[in-house]
Amino acid sequence: MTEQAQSVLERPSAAGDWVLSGRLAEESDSRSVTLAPLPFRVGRRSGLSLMLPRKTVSSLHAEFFLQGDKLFLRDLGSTNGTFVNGKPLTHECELCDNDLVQFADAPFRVTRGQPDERSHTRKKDTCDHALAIVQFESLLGGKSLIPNYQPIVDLASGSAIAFEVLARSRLIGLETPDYMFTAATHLGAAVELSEAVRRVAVEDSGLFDTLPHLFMNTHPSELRIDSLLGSCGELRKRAGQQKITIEIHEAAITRGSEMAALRSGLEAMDMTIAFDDFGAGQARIAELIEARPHYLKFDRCIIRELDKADVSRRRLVGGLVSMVRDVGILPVAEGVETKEERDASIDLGFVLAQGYYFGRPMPVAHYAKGVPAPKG
Ligand code: G
Ligand code: MN
Repeated sequence: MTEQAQSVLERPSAAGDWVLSGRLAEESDSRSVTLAPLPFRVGRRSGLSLMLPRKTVSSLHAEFFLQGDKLFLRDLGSTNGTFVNGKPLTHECELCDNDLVQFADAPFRVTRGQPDERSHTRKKDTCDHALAIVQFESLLGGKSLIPNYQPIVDLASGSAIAFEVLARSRLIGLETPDYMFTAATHLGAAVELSEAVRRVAVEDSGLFDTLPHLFMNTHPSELRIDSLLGSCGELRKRAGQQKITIEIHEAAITRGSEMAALRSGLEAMDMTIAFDDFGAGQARIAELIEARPHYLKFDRCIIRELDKADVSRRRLVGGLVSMVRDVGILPVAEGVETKEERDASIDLGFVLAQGYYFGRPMPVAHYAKGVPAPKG
């Protein structure tokens, strides 16, 4: 921690002082800072009342100030914005006790100091929940989630037979699934987030020209079969007749009998199952065949530069593909980026493929009636 931040933190606060609580740096513990003296400026550079060493925070980001006895906050032209209770600040804004304030993706809570109530535990909980309340309510409610759809094509005809749903969000710092699920896991909300993605994806897909077959991911923490089947049952109620395939990470395949139970449970609600990322982990072909998914998605690490692969690698991949097809599992080549990789995938017996060569993940507007497809 910087000397500057330290000196602010150590300033004793009195009843009636305003206090800002949160994590100064991403990795640090939650701390409390008395907003004194005012005006109190926040940014990435040193010499301010509070320095936040985070990439997303601007060098001079925002300022707290008093008007009469009221506390106000204004953004100072930051790149990623200042938010109060999840809303971006366009003008100065009066703050109330317990308001949630974000500088870019860094969440804090503002409280009116009552020294006896501000125990360390309360501050920590408050701040851990700040992200949950501001960001995740909006994510879980679906308002900030933007499902993207990437085509899965039939290699013989070149046409899209289905779309994989990939989550994106509008929230700064939570744009990609990796960021979203890291934060969600930290907050114990990964399952809820994963369910919200599937729910919003089904809703949005109603705007496609024709209702698409959707491949939807599950999070590793969702693999308790009864609850996953419960969640898929809810989805089926919303999705009526829609074709749905649930993707399970290959790491789950080692639990062969459970996977068979999951498969039959999904079949009972007219859904199919795909194993994702085959080849990236430890799954063995024997276990995989026992679990018998409908689709097996070969990870990009197997497909990359397949056209340049030596004979033994091609033989190995070709052998796996034919073994899988022999038992009625449809092999999908993932991450096909070039025409050469597509041709090699066809040569080696793949039936379906997905990858930038065929199409990038795009929001529903790209596929919706009457909306011209974005170029490039
Ligand atoms: O684990 P899963 O297969 O669900 O992950 C799919 C991820 O791969 C997504 O983040 C998607 O954007 C990315 N992806 C999709 N097609 C390609 C591709 O052709 N090349 C690369 N490198 N990544 C891809
Ligand atoms: Mn997937």
